[in-house]
Amino acid sequence: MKKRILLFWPNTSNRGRITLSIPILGGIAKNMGWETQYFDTSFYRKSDDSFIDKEKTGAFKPVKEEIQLEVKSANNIVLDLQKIIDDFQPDIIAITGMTNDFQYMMTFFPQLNIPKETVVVFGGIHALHESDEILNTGMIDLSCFGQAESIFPEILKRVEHGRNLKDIPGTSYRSTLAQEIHTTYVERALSTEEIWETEPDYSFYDDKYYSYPFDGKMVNMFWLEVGRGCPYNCTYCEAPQLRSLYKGKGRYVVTRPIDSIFNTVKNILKERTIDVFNITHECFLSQPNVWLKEFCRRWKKEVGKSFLIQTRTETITKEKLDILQTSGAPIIQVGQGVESGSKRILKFICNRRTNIDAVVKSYKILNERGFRTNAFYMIGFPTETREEIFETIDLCKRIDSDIDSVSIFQPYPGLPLTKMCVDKGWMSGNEIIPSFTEKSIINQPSISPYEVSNLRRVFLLYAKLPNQYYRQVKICEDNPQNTKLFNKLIKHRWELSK
Ligand code: B12
Ligand code: SF4
Repeated sequence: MKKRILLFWPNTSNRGRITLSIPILGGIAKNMGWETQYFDTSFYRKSDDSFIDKEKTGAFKPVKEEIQLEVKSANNIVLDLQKIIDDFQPDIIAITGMTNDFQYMMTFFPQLNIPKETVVVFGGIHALHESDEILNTGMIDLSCFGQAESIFPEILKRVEHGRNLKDIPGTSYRSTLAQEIHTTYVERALSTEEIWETEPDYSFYDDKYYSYPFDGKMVNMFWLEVGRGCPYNCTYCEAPQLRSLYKGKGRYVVTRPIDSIFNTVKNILKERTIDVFNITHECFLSQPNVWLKEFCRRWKKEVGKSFLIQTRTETITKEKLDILQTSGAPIIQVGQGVESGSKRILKFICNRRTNIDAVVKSYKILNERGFRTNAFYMIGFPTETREEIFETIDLCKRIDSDIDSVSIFQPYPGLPLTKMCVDKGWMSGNEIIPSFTEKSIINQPSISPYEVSNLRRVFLLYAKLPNQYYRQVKICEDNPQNTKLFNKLIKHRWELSK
């Protein structure tokens, strides 16, 4: 009889999304002859909804004809998941998650009745630093911090043959008898061919998972993985932590083979209409020009749709932009993590040697050449002051990007900035990490969490409205309950936008 696996993602948002690891896990399981089912918490009501928040705070243009997706009560999660477990009787429950996902999952997972013989495994970025926390819940047998492409086939083989799960490289295992945790470190980084050998399986997803707001409309969006890893060392990001896991064990920063990329694109376009591809690569334009030329040549010939990329200022050159424009894509959106307008914050807190004038110039060039632009900012960094946040607001004014995303810095496990906050006594390290739209949990002398939340809410009003609105925006900043004036100013922000 076929073995059965239930894949599970405790999504913290009210909107469906294809998290990249699930199709990877599904593809591997399917290839190995396992019967698969998938469950996620996307369409169950949660208080946090970053999309609604982004519309409210003027980051996303309001979508007029947004389809209201049916969202069930959160009370149904346990009932629905328990029913799947009872009916499907999985041999394995495989969960993927970031820190927020894991913390959210623990609000309902303990209420489930999972048969003793079902193996429960958790993998993803949260496992990188918090395997002990994961295993100490007593509900999870294996915490996977390495790459699924090497770990997952081994887990499936062992469960199939009734062998124990100890000693799989890239995992921590809790022995049921001794209650001890054994960690086995990764042995080597996989080659690009090994990573993308198995075609991801997207069959779990219906239309709801593709529908996204984009430029005031709902479009069908597909997240396309094109590379993994980043060579930089920003102190608020997990990318350097992931890279250091593989130090001396091979290349972790890799680009997906072009044939594999276009194979996935071809398969998805056979199945459904996609309007916009969201390319997942931490720094897309860092690819050599030869690679970019070939990518754009094939994009024009085989796809021709709009796409979004993320890149760093240093990589934005005239030559690379010329190449991008050979792709035939109607809209190319270029996003950059600008983060802060303060030289001190960038250099001494974020470990970024950014030249702010070069960032401004890069947006000017992108805007002049007809690229759609996106800028990511963060506030509430450790030691940051109100004046420094205003330097970021001023930078946002100068940059004049088409879309801007403003996040509150969150101290995720294992980051150098989190260690700094714990060492200074500004947090304990055991807090529940809120969403990046919600609030700061750093109790630091330079700025209060309350002021950070208020500044985030009105950040784009300060940045996008002319200076004569300063007093009205300040009223909104100081009075979160004054939604009438706030909504009026947000509306006006869009009336004035390009
Ligand atoms: C692309 C991306 C996004 C995209 C996601 C696109 C998509 N369709 O999934 C978007 C922009 C939507 C996004 C949103 C957010 N993101 Co993000 N994102 C990333 C990024 C750059 C890459 C993630 C990725 O997909 N990698 C490729 C996949 C395949 O890798 P993976 O998920 O890690 O899975 C691999 C392994 O972990 C393992 N694995 C994973 N699960 C499992 C399960 C099992 C059983 C096994 C065996 C193995 C396994 O195998 C996989 C393949 O090798 C990372 C940075 C990074 N380098 O990881 C940040 C990152 C994951 N994001 C982060 C955060 C915080 C967020 C947000 C919460 C808020 C934000 N923007 O700051 C929101 C979440 C919103 C929500 N509720 O969903 C943090 C997470 C930190 C943490 N400790 O939790 C990261 C690490 C960036 C950072 N700040 O350092 N993100
Ligand atoms: S450049 Fe981006 S992905 Fe790379 S370390 Fe910095 S924030 Fe992370």
